[in-house]
Amino acid sequence: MNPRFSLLLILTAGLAVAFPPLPVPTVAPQARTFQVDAGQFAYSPSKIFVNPGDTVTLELVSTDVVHGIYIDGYDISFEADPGQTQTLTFIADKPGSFRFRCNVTCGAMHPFMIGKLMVGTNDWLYRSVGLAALAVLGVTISRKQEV
Ligand SMILES: [Cu+2]
Repeated sequence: MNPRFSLLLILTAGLAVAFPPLPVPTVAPQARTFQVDAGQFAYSPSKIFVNPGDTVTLELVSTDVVHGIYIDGYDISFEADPGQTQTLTFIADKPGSFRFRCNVTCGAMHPFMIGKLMVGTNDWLYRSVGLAALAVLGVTISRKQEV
């Protein structure tokens, strides 16, 4: 194959990966429950993935002192006393990535007690993986031309 042509092909493929809207899989909203353990000074899990429209229930369990969760963007918060599970249910109607953090001053590292709520399909991940694969392919082809 003409090397110029193959590079052009890769470039076109790159644009095709990066720009058009992906066929959004129609995921029916679900009810999801996550148990989030909070201890000084981290959440477990610290990343929560849901789909837009899901009804999300968080069960906050404090393993040492009083901790809470405040979710940026959703503007909701709740707290749990040690040993007492608190639940909060909300509908993940805003897509995007939102930080949640402890809303109770729980100690020295309290400001670093953060987690992430991801609402939506993670299509940027797939796009960047696709672009990286094409970049490797492009480099491989141009190296071959030099030989
Ligand atoms: Cu805390």
